[in-house]
Amino acid sequence: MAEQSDTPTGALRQMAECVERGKMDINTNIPPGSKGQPGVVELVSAALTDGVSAQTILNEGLLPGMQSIGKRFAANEVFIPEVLIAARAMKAGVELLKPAFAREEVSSRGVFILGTVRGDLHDIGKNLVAVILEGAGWRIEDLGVDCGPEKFLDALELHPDAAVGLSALLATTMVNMQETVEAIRAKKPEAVILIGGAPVSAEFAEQINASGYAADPNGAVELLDRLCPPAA
Ligand code: B1M
Repeated sequence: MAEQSDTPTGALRQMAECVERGKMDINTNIPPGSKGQPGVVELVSAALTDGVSAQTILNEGLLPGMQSIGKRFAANEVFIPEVLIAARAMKAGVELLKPAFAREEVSSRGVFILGTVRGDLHDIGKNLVAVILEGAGWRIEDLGVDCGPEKFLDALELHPDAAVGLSALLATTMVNMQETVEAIRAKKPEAVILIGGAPVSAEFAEQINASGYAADPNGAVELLDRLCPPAA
């Protein structure tokens, strides 16, 4: 792994490489022999200090690394342990971006209940949605992963005016998303329910009677602006 690059583009490329390899920080010895060299934590911190925006770091540094490991996972070139250490490095980077996204907050928009549906343990995308929505002024009730309908219903009982977000990354858990939307609609027909995640789509949202689909966190912000307009 190379010394820290001094151009923003080089640093972002290096960040992506560190995510892909699971090189979380200077003390991580992954790949072997890389201890003492900067990892995601040092590169993200340096980029923020240099004035690179959190959105650029996310889109051009962290996400490409995750996409790259995803492609290699699909091609059976790497396996779950490698994906997990990449996910850990990605999370460490996102954690550092949280304050930068939160600084842009303007006003409180209400509560957004968010969870990954039953049977699904993927949470990186969901966590990004939480960070960006928090930055847009929403208070996030993060239910975590593997959430059955009852968990969403309990949260809605505590926060009756909240909007709800469901994430799913597996084709096999889309059906659990449908089950959750049905359970929420049975109790609260008017609830605002957003869905997102790689296998789902606007058509699927319509099919299961969700209020809408967002492809990414910024799409979720825009959709919520439309469905729950800020008070004038
Ligand atoms: Co898994 N996995 N995984 N995995 N994994 C995928 C999803 C897969 C596409 C890989 C592949 O085969 N190509 C595949 C699913 C195939 C399918 O069903 N179509 C897959 C599989 C098969 C599995 C297992 C079954 C593998 C196994 O055990 N044999 C297993 C299932 C475990 C389970 O959930 N029960 C499994 C396990 C894992 C790990 C635990 C190793 C790890 C998850 C770690 C974690 O999340 N803490 C993992 C990972 C990391 C991936 C890949 C490589 C990356 C996913 C990711 O984090 N992407 C993924 C391959 C890929 O996506 N290329 C893969 C980065 C993230 C920022 O993007 O999550 O898409 P994403 O989120 C985006 C949008 O989708 C959107 O915004 C985010 C930011 O842009 N979004 C929303 C997400 N939720 C939203 C909600 C919204 C709005 C937008 O509103 C509410």
